[in-house]
Amino acid sequence: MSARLSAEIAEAFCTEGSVLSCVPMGNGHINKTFLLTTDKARYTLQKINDKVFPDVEKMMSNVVKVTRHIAEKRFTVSPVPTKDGRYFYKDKTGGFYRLMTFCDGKVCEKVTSAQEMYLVGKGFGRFQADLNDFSEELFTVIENFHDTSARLKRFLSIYENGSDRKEKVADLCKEYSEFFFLAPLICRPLSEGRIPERVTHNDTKINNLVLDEKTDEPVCVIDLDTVMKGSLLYDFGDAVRSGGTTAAEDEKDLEKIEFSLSYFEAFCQGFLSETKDSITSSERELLSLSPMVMTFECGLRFLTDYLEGDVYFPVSYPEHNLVRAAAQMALLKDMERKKKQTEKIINGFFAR
Ligand code: GN1
Ligand code: MG
Repeated sequence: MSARLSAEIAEAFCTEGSVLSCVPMGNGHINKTFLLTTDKARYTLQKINDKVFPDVEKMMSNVVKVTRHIAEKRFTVSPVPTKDGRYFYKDKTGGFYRLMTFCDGKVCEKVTSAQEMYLVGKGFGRFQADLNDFSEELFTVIENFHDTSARLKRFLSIYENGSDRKEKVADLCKEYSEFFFLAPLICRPLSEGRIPERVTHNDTKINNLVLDEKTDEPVCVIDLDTVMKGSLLYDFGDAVRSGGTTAAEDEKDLEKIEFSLSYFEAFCQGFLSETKDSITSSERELLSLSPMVMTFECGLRFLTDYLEGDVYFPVSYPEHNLVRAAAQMALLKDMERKKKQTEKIINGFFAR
């Protein structure tokens, strides 16, 4: 980011000190993230993708409410206001920015041990537990974000309406079609009130948790843009999707993609130590399937985006979204193979 723009942004927000540097940071797909350093403090600056988040004001209102609630219990990053009392800044070209306080620590792109996965579970479980008594309203920042049935409907309509990439995906689409039954498993009982609506993060990728550099203890959940009402199963399932394998989300060698039961067990131990008592029996019944639903949904989103010509997820090469969709399918198939063991692990925790 240019020195002129970072100075303009720092001037707009209630920052301390004068800007020393502003450098790119992180690996998010949607927003552009920078580390803004002044002579007095460090901040996380994000350029918001306003195609994905059309109402930045509503998004930030959710972030403010949720971080205020968490701050009453423990450390959290929080939004820095602008000098005119908002939580975002619009530059002259129409770009939206928000500034958050910085959290020191390490962010894992890959989980490298069961112990680490335990801590990831604890971090996201604690987030869920901290918000269990949250009673304010939240805006729906992205409609039907984890409505897997709506995602499937959209995929089918794009597939049926034709795409010049359709031939390349025929085999993979066939594999996906075998898992279409997963689509309504969470969203239907949620809409029918059979599982509770809670405050959820909705993007519990392992790189959205900061761990203490020395002790590895979870310090803070970050990237709160998609915080809204949803199912705990989204957060549980998506964290297992992203951390339950040592393979990258865009691993090309499908042989390397394996669902790790020891990571799964460790994650459950951490997550359930924080949430077990508040989980309802209807949620519990779906816990072991939720990683499959979320892996299916994420893979289907990559596949849809490939068919649409890469309009949502940024790509580094033309087949990138196809590679991601194939990688999620490989993970999903291994989860399916290990379904019985997964169920047994969950049952074991609830029998204790
Ligand atoms: C996106 O921006 P990032 O990388 O945290 C996406 C998630 C996907 C994830 C897959 C708003 O998250 O839903 O699970 O990519 N976020 C949005 O890597 O679409
Ligand atoms: Mg995100």
